[in-house]
Amino acid sequence: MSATPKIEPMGAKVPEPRQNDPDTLARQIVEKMTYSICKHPEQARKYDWLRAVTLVVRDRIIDRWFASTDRIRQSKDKRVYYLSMEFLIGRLLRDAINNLQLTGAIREALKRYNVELDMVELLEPDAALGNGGLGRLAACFMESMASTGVPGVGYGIRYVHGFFRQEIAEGAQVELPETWLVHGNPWEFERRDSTYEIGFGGKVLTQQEPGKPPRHVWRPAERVLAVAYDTPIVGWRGEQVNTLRLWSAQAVDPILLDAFNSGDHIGALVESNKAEAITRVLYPADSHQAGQELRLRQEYFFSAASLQDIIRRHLGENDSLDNLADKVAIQLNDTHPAVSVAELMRLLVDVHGYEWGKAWEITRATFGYTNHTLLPEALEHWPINLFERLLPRQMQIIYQINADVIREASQKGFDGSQISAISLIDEGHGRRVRMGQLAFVGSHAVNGVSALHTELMKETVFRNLHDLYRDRIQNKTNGVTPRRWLMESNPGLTGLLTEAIGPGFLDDVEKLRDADPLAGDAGFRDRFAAVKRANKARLADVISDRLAITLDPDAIFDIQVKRIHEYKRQFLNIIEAIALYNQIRAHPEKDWTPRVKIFAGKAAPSYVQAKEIIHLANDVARVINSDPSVRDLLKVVFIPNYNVSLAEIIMPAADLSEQISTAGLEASGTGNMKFALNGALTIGTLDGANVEMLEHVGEDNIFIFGLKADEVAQRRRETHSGRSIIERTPLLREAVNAISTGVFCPESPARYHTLVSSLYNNDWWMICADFEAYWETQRHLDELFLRQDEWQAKAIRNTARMGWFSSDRSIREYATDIWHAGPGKRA
Ligand code: 73E
Repeated sequence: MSATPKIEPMGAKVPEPRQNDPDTLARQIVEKMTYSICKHPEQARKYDWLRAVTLVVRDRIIDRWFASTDRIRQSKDKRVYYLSMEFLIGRLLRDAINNLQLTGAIREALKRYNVELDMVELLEPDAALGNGGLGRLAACFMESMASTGVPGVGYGIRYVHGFFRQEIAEGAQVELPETWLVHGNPWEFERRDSTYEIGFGGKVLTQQEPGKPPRHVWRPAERVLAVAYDTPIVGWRGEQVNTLRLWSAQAVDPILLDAFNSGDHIGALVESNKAEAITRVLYPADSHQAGQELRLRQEYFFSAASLQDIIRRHLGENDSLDNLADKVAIQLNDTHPAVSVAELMRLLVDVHGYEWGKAWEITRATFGYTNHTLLPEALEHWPINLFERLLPRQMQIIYQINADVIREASQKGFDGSQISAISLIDEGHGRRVRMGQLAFVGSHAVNGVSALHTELMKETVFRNLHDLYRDRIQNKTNGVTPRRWLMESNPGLTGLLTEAIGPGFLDDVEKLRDADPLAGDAGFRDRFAAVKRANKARLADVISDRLAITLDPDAIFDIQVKRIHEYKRQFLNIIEAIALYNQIRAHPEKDWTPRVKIFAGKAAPSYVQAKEIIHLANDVARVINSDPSVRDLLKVVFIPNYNVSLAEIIMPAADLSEQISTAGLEASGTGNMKFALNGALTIGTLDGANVEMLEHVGEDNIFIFGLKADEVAQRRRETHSGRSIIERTPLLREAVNAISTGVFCPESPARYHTLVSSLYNNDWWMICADFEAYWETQRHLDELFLRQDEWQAKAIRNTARMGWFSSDRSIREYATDIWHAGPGKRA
């Protein structure tokens, strides 16, 4: 046999520049329509155009993808692996076209066939493989790693059904399945050659030879295959293309033929159904632990597959795993992949024969852990019985890690209560494995996502571990990608800024600072305001189409969009709307500033109070919008099915951004950053990244109210109740009374009794405590809005000063301080 000839892949070296002129693009689009889609262009439907354009863009990406992969392999640079249960990606076509700078040329090419690029882009389904902020952060980080030249790979789960679709029926949330893959997904490539076996259950065999440490062999009872699907992530200007690798579960035996042949047709498929169930659906609970076995299976499944893949790649390029931590950084996005710590130890000790201490050194040097919440109900802890049954060897390893940590703490003089706080095993609640503690001790760096949150980590949940490992906790404030959240979603503002300060901010968004002095330029203020008005009109059109509600684009657009949660306090916002409604009716002669209150967001299906808040928002909207006595002075809108694509329309259209969580509870927030970058003023508490936004935009340009984190903690200790506040605050009392007497739901007047009694009885979320301060701040904003020059100047300063909140900055900080990787850190 002759030797295999060496074949150069087409784009492996410097990509041969493809022609990017409209003529070439137009020709290639028709070529794809004909030969890949098999449609005559004259018969093409709109989805065919989407597919043809995607394929033309994809070819250009593949060239660059090969080149990037090749360059990274040859450089032998340290790689970064971002492990996340969630990647809330949204649509990819616009991102790709923007980052390859093909927007104008493709628009022009499509015009020749009478097709609008914007229409085509809107047909793409959202990839909703995440719940909210944590998942969207992972998506922004993927884009920023590609844009800043960090050789990063994202690992996650290819859910068949992403985050549910929300409909509102008679005011209440209804959840419907989401089916993003039904028409196929042109962005993903199945990689059958990257398939791994993942085990569950079974037993551990221990071999003891005299004078040697015992050897453990895990014999799983069940095996499932993890199959890789790769999606390219295009960085800014297409200079680097990284990979998002998502795992799909498949049965080892697709059908049990013996069972089938003996007539048990259902039983023959039981195994494959059970295997495929692992990656069938995303858990829709944000900031709440889903305690089911399937969730633990999901966590282990994608962690184990990712580690096997990382180790295989490493051993393909290195002689051993000795230098793993020099060549590999693995970031754990919250505790969802924390079982990786035990799994890597198992692979090193049981499979690759490392001595325990050496394995632990490698493991700790490899992992970093990001914490995203301190809410007790969100901290993951698994019943020992379940853990032991599903992952018996990993459970043994966790016990051994725990013994080592406890020994270290005792040697340093920690007392019993400190040690039980540090322990990886919670003995108090029916014995559970604490995943936060496991992630913490198994990582060399642990980070919070805003300055305040990081300080609270040190003082609360991780207080004792912080005492034991003083240098481990650090802060990495979140950021958002300016490509999606400014350039793509707000082309009007991007164009205006480019004209005014030049295109430098496109490469370095902190250069937006150059626009700061323009706050004093009346002509610029007018143009800035005109862009905002056009964006508001666009949102008003969407609302009119979907909900048949007409809005005045000259009213204040006051917007709160995010997951519905008690701590985020949509309830406070609704109560304020009711109080305002009452005041407008009581004083029609006053000079009220017209206001539109817009809400959107999903509630976890099992979160009763959050669903009641959605119901209330819709009930209140119905009553206020149909009351002629408030005319156009107040409207309330709840937009169903909030998702990334809707956010892209909403963020540029806000005058006022509501960031009003109970202080100390929102770890960071990222919607707050998207709004302010697009020139909204923020009304908010001193919580999460709002604190740093205040420092950057300056106290004259942000509207802070309410209790601070330490004051909230203090009041909670004092078991403060809302009753006395309600009784002495007429505005609040009337609003709460209106809710509890059924003004907004005459058909079922008791509907909100539980919600209201929670205000009277404990006011846990400080809604009553913060009401007056919130009301006063809102009225101050009403007045300010009438002085448009002042308002627009503040809005401009927000845009100009928000550059620091780019996820490029976050990623550079992770690369320098935690991963020791990326440009400037060539290994
Ligand atoms: O404050 C946000 C933060 O901006 C935080 O609530 C959110 O993460 C964002 C990004 O850092 C978050 N999500 C979750 N925990 N924190 C979570 C928990 C369990 C399941 C899914 C998501």
